[in-house]
Amino acid sequence: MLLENVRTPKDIKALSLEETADLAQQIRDKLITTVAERGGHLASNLGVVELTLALHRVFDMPWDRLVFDVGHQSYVHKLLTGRYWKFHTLRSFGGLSGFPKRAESEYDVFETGHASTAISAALGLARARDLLGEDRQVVCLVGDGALTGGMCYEALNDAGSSGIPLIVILNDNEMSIAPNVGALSTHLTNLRVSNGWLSSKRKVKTNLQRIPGVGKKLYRLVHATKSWLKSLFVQEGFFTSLGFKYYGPIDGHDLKQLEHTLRQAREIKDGPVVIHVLTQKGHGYDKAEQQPERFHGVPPFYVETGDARESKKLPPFGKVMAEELAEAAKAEPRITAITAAMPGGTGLDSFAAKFPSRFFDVGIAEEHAVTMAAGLAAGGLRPYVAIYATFFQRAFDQLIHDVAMQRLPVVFLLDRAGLVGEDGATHHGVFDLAQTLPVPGLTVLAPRDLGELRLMMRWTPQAEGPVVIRYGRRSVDMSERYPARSFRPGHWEILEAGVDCAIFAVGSMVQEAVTVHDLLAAEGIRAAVVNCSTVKPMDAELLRAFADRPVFTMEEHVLTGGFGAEVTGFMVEEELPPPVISFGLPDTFVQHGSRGQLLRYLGLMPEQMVRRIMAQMRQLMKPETEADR
Ligand SMILES: Cc1ncc(C[n+]2csc(CCOP(=O)(O)OP(=O)(O)O)c2C)c(N)n1
Repeated sequence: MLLENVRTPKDIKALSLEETADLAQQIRDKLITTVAERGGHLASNLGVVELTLALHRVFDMPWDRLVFDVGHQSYVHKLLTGRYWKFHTLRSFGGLSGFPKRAESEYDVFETGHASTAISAALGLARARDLLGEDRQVVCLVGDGALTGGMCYEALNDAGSSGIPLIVILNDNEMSIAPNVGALSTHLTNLRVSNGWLSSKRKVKTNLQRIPGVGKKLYRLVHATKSWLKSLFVQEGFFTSLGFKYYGPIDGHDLKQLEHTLRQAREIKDGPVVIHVLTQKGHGYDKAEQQPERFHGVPPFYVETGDARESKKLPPFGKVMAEELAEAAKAEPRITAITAAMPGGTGLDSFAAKFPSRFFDVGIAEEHAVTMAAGLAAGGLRPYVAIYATFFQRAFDQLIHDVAMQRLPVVFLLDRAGLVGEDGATHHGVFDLAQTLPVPGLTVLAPRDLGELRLMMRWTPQAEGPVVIRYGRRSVDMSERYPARSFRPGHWEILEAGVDCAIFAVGSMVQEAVTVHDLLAAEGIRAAVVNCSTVKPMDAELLRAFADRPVFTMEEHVLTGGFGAEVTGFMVEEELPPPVISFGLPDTFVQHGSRGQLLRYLGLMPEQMVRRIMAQMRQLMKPETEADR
């Protein structure tokens, strides 16, 4: 098989176009079978098979540099750059990452996961090249979805005036995860229409020339008006007015056309170039072509049917959030909802269906989403912004400057808080408490389960200032043992009232804390378990009341600036003993793997925490025993 023998991109350079087309088919088969097994980003990768092949055939990677935007579409690149034999480990603990990783390969020039960074990074690489006097090409691959992110415009603005050679490939499949949005997307559609015009122009030429006598004259007349017609149909001015040369739009599944255009662009030495490539998301797998949004990122599935291999028992937090929001919106007409290009992932698609005029998809533009929400609130509405915790990192300043300082009643719904699993380091939502806890006037909540989220959502319409609610990727329902009965912000919930020690746990770790409680009980240690559902403001009274016994804290978040650090600060201030152990994430980037594998790696599985707690408890009891002797 061809693909098995591709060790470096050099191996594909001498292939004929037919052989390359065969290779493309083998790549598609490998993508489909591997993602069906491991889960991952399928549709985007199927769309860039020919484009990635063409890039590696025309350029000399890794000397020439290829930067991916988001990086979820780098699987084909991985297969062509010596990682075929490891490809079955994709997204598994210790295996290949689903995103570019510098430690994985010299072909992965720049790490990504969050959108809209590629043009900036590529411009930096191009400037480094020029200052170091090197003769490399720098190419970046950016999706039309990523192009809705503001950083792209900062980079285009800078690059366009720089006159620096740089190739930006715009991979236009008309989709972000969901159908793409915004004015630029409309502009790209216009350019696409021009492609239709170009092919119909060819037809016009042939047909006119066939008319005996007048055909040629007529064609010349049409030809003379070409530039006028083109300016009517082809409004390529956006990129050219920014100082880029514009090529396209070209068919992203036509290897010959792709290679021809890339070779042309390679020769341009006097400034940056945009190549507008049209691709189809999911190309070559009917299920993904029909449902590109579902196959953007998929859990393991059956290839024949496209059905998921495992059905989820519980609804995701986002779905429950959106149900409650829609319910509240019936009674409160000022409620509005905002997503940054994630209507499906956040659950807001169901709200959008019910209240289309009160729902805004602003594109991959988290900063804008937050400030726009601040504007809505200042204008008298009650906006809810649903965002993944990791992408909310982008909007730190907007949260402080535009929302919190003005005490505007914006509710932030931070999904995927904690370890997200297979997407890895770029996607774990483990910095949001450090981002929100220092902000004056914010209320920060973390439900222990779906039932508690419902109660929190029902409280939010009355909130007077900004509120953040963080919840994880994994659904939790603790209602059988601890039905969620009431929620009062600032008041914690005692789930177990043991007297030997106290565990204060946040959100996703409450369930683990209960397991720890049970394991300790089997060892004769009676632990209190407190659900710290309001992380800010803390329940000071309850903390003081439980400070008479050894305290342990648990959170799925970095320890620096997190909940444990807050509790420690409080105890020190009050001259009470600080937590004996704060369980959480160490000062390192956690890589990919299942949540269970990652928790074990970090020593956060219940039995591992129990061992450490028991060792501490023995230590704490020791001096007393010695003194007694
Ligand atoms: C800052 C940020 N917000 C949201 C996301 C989630 N996300 C991942 S891929 C994607 C859509 C990207 O669309 P596009 O760039 O067109 O690439 P395609 O998948 O269509 O190839 C989104 C919204 C992200 N990665 N980064």
